[in-house]
Amino acid sequence: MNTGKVDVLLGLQWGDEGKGKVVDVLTPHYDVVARFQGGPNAGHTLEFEGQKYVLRSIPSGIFQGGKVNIIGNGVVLAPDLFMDEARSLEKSGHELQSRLHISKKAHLIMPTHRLLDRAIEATKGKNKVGTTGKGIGPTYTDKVSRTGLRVGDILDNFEEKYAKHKALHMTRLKELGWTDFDGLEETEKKWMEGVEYLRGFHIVDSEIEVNKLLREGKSILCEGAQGTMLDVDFGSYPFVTSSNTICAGACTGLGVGPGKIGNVFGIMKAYCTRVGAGPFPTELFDETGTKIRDLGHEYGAVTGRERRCGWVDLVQLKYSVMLNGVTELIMMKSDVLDTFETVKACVAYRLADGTETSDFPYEINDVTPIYKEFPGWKTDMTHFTSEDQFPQPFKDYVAFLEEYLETPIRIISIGPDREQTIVRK
Ligand code: 2SA
Ligand code: MG
Repeated sequence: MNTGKVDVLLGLQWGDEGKGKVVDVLTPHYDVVARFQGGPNAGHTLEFEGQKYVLRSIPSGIFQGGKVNIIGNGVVLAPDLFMDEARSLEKSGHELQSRLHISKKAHLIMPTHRLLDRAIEATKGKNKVGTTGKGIGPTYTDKVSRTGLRVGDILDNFEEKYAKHKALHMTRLKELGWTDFDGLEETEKKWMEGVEYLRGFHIVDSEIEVNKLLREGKSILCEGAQGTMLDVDFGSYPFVTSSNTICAGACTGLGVGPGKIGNVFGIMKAYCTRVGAGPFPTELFDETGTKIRDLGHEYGAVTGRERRCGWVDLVQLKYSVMLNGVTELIMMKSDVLDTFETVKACVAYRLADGTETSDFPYEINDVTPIYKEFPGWKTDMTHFTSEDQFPQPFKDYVAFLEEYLETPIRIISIGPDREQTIVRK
């Protein structure tokens, strides 16, 4: 934990690494938790005291006492979905309005952005990205095209601005041949209720607030969404999301200078998953993949989609560690592999021309993973309380990953509950 700096926590794979749980474990050490990119495409699952919560747009620090949580300018926000999420938290006793600050510069996801998301996917045929359908791409497109609507816009003359933006979207939808407008009016009605609800929150210049807090010596944890391989610049383009999910996204998505970045926590699973389309070199199509999916409950938190499962890919992880400047690794879901006879890790790719590389290539469509095999530890680790209890084969697996990635693994998760977390010495 750093004071006067922001620590960043982010996913190193294709999302769903278990960031929600880690933020929840780390938050007691921080004064503030902030989101810097993405939107309701995220699904951060947290479990404690037998309750399961899925957060989409609200930072995971919301469960910790009186802490301030910030939704930064880099986030895209859907008022109707936000209202549903916030109200369900309020119902379970978590007061939000005084503790959740929202950037005026965050962009709004309109109902027509969601239609555009579906319409654009429909034109792509077999090249579909497999988006979450939450309107993420079209909203960021509007932002970059300088035609977006921002949270700050709801404070003044909003109906008029909305109508103008909607008209632009309707023209575009017609160009795309979209004809399904069922339920749009109802959605818009609820969306406007969401806008009204949003007005009850602190709508702030979050970049100024964040930097003031840093000057006061406060500690801030930035919570990434999705994962590094879904980054719009460095991920498996075009099968990516539309934001910068890497550490640099915390600078642009919150307005902090690069010198203010402290620790970078890289979250990885002991294996690898992906939802949606796109290349995935270590994907398993056999019963081992199915076993990982079943034991790891690998289904999308937002859409319920089956996640594709495979072995951990160290070529890919090494690239992610480099892009983010990861200072500490956090390994999740190691318990899922507890019963396996052998465990594999991809240590190099064989390219189409027969050469081998451990540098992440431009295209990963045609690479063949080269694996190192490890004996399984075949031990139920879910009740362990200290790393001293880890069986030797597991210790060897962890040591190999640390050496390959040249980064220490500081925390190992052995189950979904807060308690099932081993912090290493
Ligand atoms: P989008 O909707 O435009 O961001 O989709 C673009 C690609 O990004 C992927 N993506 C995700 N991958 C994993 N998890 C995500 N969040 C949810 C979760 C997903 C769910 O936490 O489980 O519930 O299905 C997420 N969000 C976006 C997406 O699959 C596309 O490949
Ligand atoms: Mg998720």
